[in-house]
Amino acid sequence: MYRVNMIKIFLAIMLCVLLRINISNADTFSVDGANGWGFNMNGWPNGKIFDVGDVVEFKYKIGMHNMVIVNKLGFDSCNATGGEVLSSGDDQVLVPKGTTYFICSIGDHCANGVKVAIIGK
Ligand SMILES: [Cu+2]
Repeated sequence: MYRVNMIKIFLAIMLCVLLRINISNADTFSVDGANGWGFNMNGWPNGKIFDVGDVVEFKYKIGMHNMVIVNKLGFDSCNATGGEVLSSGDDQVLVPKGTTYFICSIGDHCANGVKVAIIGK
């Protein structure tokens, strides 16, 4: 009897592991494809809706740009105050539910289009 219960528990754990593998098929998307984070982003992501848990990757030359996660007001006004600043040159962000706003806070880059909003569902 004890042995049967152990087998049932083992099978239940294995089932959980398999289900987790099936639901965690997150994709990685590079901002503006091969062009990376910068000017002339061609409207990226062009209306695409991401899955929560997908990864958005911001690639750029260190020092040329940075990436700041801001709120809608910061996005609309290109104001990075209070935002989370990332500057590794290869910043990877997990897509949360809702809209997330990203801007570059160097010079007038944001006003010149180095900004993007992504939607996760
Ligand atoms: Cu920039």
